[in-house]
Amino acid sequence: MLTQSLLLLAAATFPAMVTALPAPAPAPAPQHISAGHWHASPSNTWTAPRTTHTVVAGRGGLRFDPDNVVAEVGSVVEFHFTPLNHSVVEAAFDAPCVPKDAADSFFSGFFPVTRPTDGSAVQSAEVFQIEVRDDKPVWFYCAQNAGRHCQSGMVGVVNQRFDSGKTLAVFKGKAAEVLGQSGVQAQVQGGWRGANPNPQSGF
Ligand SMILES: [Cu+2]
Repeated sequence: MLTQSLLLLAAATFPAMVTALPAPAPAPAPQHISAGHWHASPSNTWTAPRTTHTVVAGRGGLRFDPDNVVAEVGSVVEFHFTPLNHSVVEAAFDAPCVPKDAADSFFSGFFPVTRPTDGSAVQSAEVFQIEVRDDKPVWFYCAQNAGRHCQSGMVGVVNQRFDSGKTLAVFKGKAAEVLGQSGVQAQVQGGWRGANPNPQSGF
């Protein structure tokens, strides 16, 4: 309603401007895990729709698909979760399978999903979204210890930089050398977890 009111108000005040703009992006979903990323303010009412990059956790084995994400600043990476029980956690490049030591690093929580007996593809009714805030690489892993997902290669990156030597292949190799268990943050943080707005995306 607020958006509609603003539209009407703006249409009355600046009719030419309104027709020239793209449709406003859908309002962010109401459950805000992190206060830092999803401000609903008049200043972002008029921005173009965000690009959403879908990553499916657990499709094709213990991996993220894709695990090498290229995403522009300001876009959204949206994680979808297949059976049985995956998660996504932000890590530092030098320490896979360990939560990045930062208050705003992300942790999705776990997404238990029952595997259908008929073999059909299913995913969690919820997703986890992160915003790409800058062009620095973002490293992540699945913290499921039953099956040692991170250590088995269930890791990924947003915007790796090949010229740095810090590549996904190197990160995956470091993860395979982790002897201990994977860690999690104390709570879901650093992104938004909620009802899947794109049920068909990636499937
Ligand atoms: Cu997993």
